[in-house]
Amino acid sequence: MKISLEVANALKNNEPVVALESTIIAHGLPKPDNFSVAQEIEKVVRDAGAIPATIAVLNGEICVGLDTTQLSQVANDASMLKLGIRDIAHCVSRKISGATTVASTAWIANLCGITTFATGGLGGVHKGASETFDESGDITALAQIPIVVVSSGVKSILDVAATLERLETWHVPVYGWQTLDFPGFWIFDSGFDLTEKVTSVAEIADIYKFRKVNHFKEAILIAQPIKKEDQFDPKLEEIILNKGLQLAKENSITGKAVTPFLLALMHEQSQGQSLKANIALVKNNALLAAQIAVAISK
Ligand code: PSU
Ligand code: MN
Repeated sequence: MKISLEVANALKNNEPVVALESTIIAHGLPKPDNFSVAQEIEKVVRDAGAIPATIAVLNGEICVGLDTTQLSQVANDASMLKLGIRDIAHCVSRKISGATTVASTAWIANLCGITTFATGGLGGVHKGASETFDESGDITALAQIPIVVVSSGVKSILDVAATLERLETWHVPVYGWQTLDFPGFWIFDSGFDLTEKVTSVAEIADIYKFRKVNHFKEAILIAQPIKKEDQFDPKLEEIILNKGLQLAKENSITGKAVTPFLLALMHEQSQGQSLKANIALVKNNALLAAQIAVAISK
């Protein structure tokens, strides 16, 4: 594993570090915005007093903390694979490159001792999963990796209710950030409610430390809604989503290709509306994650 000097030093000195995933850059956001967004997210973390650690596998090496050239490779190299946890080893052994999902980013970050991780939306149970069995590996990963994950819930391309049920089954605590409304990614309220919320980063740090001392192995999910004024029009989202689900079926798009396909269609057909919302929520999550990392490191 290649941990950047800056990240390694911060970890050694117990200074706050925030892990960032690379699939959102390589497969979730369109070029050329993806590169500038990746840089902006890192800047948000830095400005809040933490060190950003974007994670990816580059030319067969697991990299934690990327320089500008490496970040540009993630954003622009069309051959970047999408790596779940099961894909890491063969990507390394073949000396090729891939972007890490929530699951594999959390896995690698935890190995390095990083406590906090920011992303946009989690993977979850897909609509129609009772027939396809398509449930993101993010769920079972979060059931065995003790890291704090800040996200804006899950996209409405997923079955939100089923995803919340699975998180409960796997003992993964989900806290709304200052609200019990579970966010719907680029929509500020998914329509589903949580049972617990947290109101300060100090409270999150307390919960994290209690769980660590007592060897709880699950992640802690913090669900932060997008600001209402930044949200994507729910009606337009539904129209494009229905079109996308139909198209995916007709073109036999399955497995890990589904999420990138639906996201790309959404960005393309909403004239940039979904993209704007996506960027706003990711930056907001990076900020909260940095504040949490600072609180935990105290
Ligand atoms: N949320 C986004 N953009 C993304 C993803 C989530 O806003 O690109 C990615 C994350 O990396 C997540 C993955 O872990 O999609 C889930 O994919 P799947 O459903 O194939 O497990
Ligand atoms: Mn899937």
